[in-house]
Amino acid sequence: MTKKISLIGVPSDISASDRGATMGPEALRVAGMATTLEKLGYEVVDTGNLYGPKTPNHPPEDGLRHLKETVIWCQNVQDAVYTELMEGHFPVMMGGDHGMSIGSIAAVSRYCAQKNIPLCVLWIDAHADFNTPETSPTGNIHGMPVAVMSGVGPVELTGLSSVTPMVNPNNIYQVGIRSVDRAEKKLVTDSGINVFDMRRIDEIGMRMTMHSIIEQVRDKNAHLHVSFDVDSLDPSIAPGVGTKIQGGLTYREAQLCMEMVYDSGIMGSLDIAEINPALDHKNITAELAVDLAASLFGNHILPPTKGTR
Ligand code: 6HN
Ligand code: MN
Ligand code: MN
Ligand code: MN
Repeated sequence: MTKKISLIGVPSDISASDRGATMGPEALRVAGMATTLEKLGYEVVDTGNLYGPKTPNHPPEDGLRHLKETVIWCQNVQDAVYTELMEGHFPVMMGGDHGMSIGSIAAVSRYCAQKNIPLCVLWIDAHADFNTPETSPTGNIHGMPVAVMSGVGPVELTGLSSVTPMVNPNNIYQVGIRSVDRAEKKLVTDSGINVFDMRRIDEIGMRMTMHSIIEQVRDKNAHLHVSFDVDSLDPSIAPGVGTKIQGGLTYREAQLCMEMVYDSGIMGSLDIAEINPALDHKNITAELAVDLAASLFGNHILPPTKGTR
């Protein structure tokens, strides 16, 4: 992993129901994102915030809210992320609602095509985010990025990258899932994405879950893009999110997940999405996200002991 990290603020709530994720990047800064990573030995540059249209709060049109504005945001994200990747920097997108990942994954898909390496995505989320305008109960585009990157959805979004689909659905791994809308279920099952939902994690544990995912990504010699939706965490420890679903990842499950990703050495880019300070208490959700980001970047309790892991 490169030692140069570029923080990119994406202050947008354009594709969510609740207003407030616009404040997510600043909450992560206040929680010490840059200094935490610097202490782990990285060279960190905070590139500041991207700009995009204000949230108009319109109702959905043809099953989509704020499509035009979301496209502009995602284009801006794509440009910024692609530039950082091509400079050899590790981009960390500080969201912002999860719609921004359409832009970041568009960029990573182009980068991987350019370097001729496969792309895998680890999607850590309470939600499958596989809705389409036809299946979505809300029209909110943050419920659609996994469908979009798999090539399913409005062409304004699926066509944002020159690579289509942006990711082969077989290369998408979901962890933490416990809320899938009725009509979304069939799409998820038919798509071929790999879903480790909460029941499966209960049954086999986080260790086996991550072991299985990491082995597969390693076999594919892929770039791993990690998209961390903070609502994957249990709302009792991460209340600052718009779409809270009970039964989420515990602190220790999430931390082990992050530690194993770091040990694998395969992560190449990261989104931290859905922090909504308007719904948080004393910034604890952003502080938790920074703590888990530290684990993702190597903040071990002790270095792994040879032969025991
Ligand atoms: N997120 N499945 C719901 C919808 O409106 O499509 C919730 C989506 C939440 C999206 O948290 O990134
Ligand atoms: Mn440089
Ligand atoms: Mn999400
Ligand atoms: Mn979610």
